[in-house]
Amino acid sequence: MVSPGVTLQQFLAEQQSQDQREISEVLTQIAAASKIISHEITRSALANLSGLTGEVNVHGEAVKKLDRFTNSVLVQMMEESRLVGSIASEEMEEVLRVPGDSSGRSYSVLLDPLDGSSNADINGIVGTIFSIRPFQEGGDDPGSHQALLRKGSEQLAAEYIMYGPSTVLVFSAGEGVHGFTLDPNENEYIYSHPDIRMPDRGSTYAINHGNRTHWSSSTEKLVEHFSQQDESTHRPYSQRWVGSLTADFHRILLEGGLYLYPEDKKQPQGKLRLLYECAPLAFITRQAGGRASTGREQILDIIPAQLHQRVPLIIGSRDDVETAEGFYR
Ligand code: FBP
Repeated sequence: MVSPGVTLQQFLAEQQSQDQREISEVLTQIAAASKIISHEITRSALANLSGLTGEVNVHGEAVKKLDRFTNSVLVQMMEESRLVGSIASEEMEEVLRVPGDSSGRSYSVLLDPLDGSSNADINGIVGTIFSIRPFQEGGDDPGSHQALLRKGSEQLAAEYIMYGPSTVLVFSAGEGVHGFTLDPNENEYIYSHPDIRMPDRGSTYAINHGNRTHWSSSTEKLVEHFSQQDESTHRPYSQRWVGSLTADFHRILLEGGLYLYPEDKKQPQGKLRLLYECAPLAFITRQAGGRASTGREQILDIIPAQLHQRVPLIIGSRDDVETAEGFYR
């Protein structure tokens, strides 16, 4: 058991088992990229990193300068890793096959470089989400993503970085969930949140009430349930919405509760992307004792049909998510 206060490097050297040593190298590269991003985010208003690029991404969304910057830093760092064979990103239509000899390349990474980008220009919290999977050659087509269309339960590790008042890095490589806080004086991640367990029940729910007019009757009833007075189940719950999945998720990981982005009449598939938003957070959630589903199906059991597939997401405390699922059956 590693004690709080050690650096990420020391933690990875001591904690990770032999067969996780290579994943540790990838986690270290991600951490290095996130330090650059964290530094630039704090001065983005001064560094010409605010506002839009004028481009539109694969999802039809306007690309922010920070979207492009974070993607390019992370992709470059992953390309430089001798272990990563392919990279998929919310900001790239196709999978990027890392050029060169693929021998020794054990991993594919899938990422959302700037989660919560509507917060980017208002000094709000944003994040980066990573999924690490086994690398498999995708056939002759260099952009082929067939090899990545696999269940979330096949992930090897998942990680997110939250750029908030502190920059926090949380990961799981299948042996618990571990949190680190960036010490800006030393520019080192320090082990601050050992072996995180998500409470079985919380007292907050997170949903965008602005979508109410589009909600299904199941979602209406669910939100009504959590808003009702009932002392025996500690209701009503308080409502929270940061508008950044990473930030809302981080609160729930530490304090319990649930986050919902359900399907609705405007977005029948939901809004969030399965492979690089929902699946990695579901992996961390399961490791922490929580639960993640679409309402009908566990997120980690879904076999993706497309690289940028969207799914409804209900994620958080085990008992709260089970209660929510009851409204969709
Ligand atoms: P992006 O990856 O484009 O930022 O979208 C994801 C997200 O920002 C989540 O982080 C957040 O919870 C949600 O969308 C906010 O949605 P809304 O715009 O409905 O508040």
